[in-house]
This record gives sequence, structure tokens and C-alpha cells, in this order.
Amino acid sequence: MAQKMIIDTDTASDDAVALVLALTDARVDVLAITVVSGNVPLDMGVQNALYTLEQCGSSVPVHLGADRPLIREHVFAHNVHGADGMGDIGLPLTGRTPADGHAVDRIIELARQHPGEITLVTLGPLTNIALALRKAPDIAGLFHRVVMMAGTGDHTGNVTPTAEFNIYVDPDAADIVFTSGMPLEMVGWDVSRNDATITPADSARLAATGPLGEFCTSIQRQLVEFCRDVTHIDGFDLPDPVTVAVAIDPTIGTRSIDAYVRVETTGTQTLGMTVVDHLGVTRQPANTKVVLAADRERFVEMLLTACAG
Ligand SMILES: [Ca+2]
Repeated sequence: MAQKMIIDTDTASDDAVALVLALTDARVDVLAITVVSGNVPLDMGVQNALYTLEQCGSSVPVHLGADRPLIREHVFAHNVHGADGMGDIGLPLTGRTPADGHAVDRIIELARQHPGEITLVTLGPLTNIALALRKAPDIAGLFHRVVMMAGTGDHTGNVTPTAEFNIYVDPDAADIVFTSGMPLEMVGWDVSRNDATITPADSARLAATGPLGEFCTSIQRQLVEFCRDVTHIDGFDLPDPVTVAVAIDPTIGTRSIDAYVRVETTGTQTLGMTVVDHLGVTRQPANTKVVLAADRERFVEMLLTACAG
């Protein structure tokens, strides 16, 4: 039976590839896509998600969620993904209609309808999930797995020296999630930087698979520049897709630890840091499976298979 999945996303260029992976995989039944403000403003993320679904021939409902972090001002990532979040390659990213119902309500309803069955995958700031937990605390125990592109297992950030973007945008929401009791799995940006890099040669192979491959690579145009200038990666890395890959097939994650993880919400230098207790010095019980490495070759194979249809 296909794995039921909800994907919460701040849809920009790597989220789009992650959606392609999930929507083209017969092992997955995506029940809903919920959108949150993050890389791009909410409405832009919704349009980007709907356009991506169209490329996949999918009619999965897309729901609007939170349009800002719980407490703090928006931080966007147009410098990483382009003004439209999709590499500014001229895609027609307007005019599509999302489904009725707020993302937070759909997350709660679906969790209660399918207790113990749904894998919740989060690819953006955790605002929607924190709001759902506040509105319906019972849902913490209703998910099969919660697999998050969030934080960094090795404490190396991409916004500040210690903070990863999704956590940095809404650290207050993130800490609510980490202390919720949900069955959390964290695929940090370190996994992406080390093991989910797409070299120019990989990118050419992907593009050659057909229209979906062309879509998935061409929308990374702005990301390639960011990787060259800021994160010093040859080609680009795909944090959200490797997270979906781990959600679909946990063996894509090749090394992990169970650890106690909290989020820094007041630091002067370390706001938004995922503080991973690698050595157990807090003596707190583990609340998260922290994935620390992934199988790059099998990940790239998954992408090629997905794009080839
Ligand atoms: Ca994302």
C-alpha cells in the first residue's frame, strides 16, 4: 500500500524538485500539499507549487497556510532561488487556484482521519506545524513519521554560521515542534551540502531525461550562482529533495543518531541554531532521529527515475 504523505512546503526551486520526486513515485500517496511563507511570500509559494503539480499531471490539493512567522518579521530567500523563487526563467507562475480550507486545518483533519498512517514531510519553516500543534495538541501522536528538512546536524548554517534557513525564519515555531513529542526525523542542511550535491554533469543527465528533468534543472539557475558564490558548491545542492528521498526510502539516510535537539530562540549570535546534543550531555531523552549522511548515488538515481517518468 502506498505511503500516505502530507508535504508542507515554502515552494521554491528545490521544493519543486522534492514535489516532483514525491508525486511521481508509486510508493507515495500525497494527500495534500500545504504551503507556508518562507523562501518566498505565501501566494508565490502557492503558485509555484500549483505550477509544479501541473508539470507532474497531478491534482493533489494545495492549501494556503501561514503567511508569516509566529512572532518575527518575514525573512525571504530570493537571493537563493530568484525573484519568483523558480530561478527567474520566465515561467508563467500566476493564475492557478488553490484548494479551499486552511493548511493548518487540513493537517489536523487528515492526521485524525488516518491515525498512525501519515508521513508528514516539512520542507519550509515550521509555522504551519506549530500552529496545528497549538490548535490540536493530540495530533502530535497521530503521525507515522515527521521528516523535516530543518537545521543542521553538524551546526554549520547557511544563513548565519550556525543557523539553517527554515529554522532561522521561525525558530519559535521550530522549538514548539522539537518539544512536541512528534516522531521527528531531521535531515539537516549538512546532509544536503555533503551528500545531495548535483554536479554540472549530473545536472546535464537530469535535463536530458525529458521535460521534467529540464524543468527541475533549469529552475536552479539562481541557486547555482548562490552555491558558487556563498556555499562554495560546484553545481547545486538539493536539501528538500534529499529529505523527500529519505521520507520515501529511509535507507537513503546512511548514518543517523537519536539525539535531544532544541532550537535557540534568544541567542545573540546563534538565533535559529538547532542545538543537537551529540554526546548526551543534557541527559534529556532523544526527541529526534538526526540523519547525518545520505547515499548520494542512490539519491541521484531516484531523481533520474522520477524525471524520466
Ligand atoms: Ca523549502
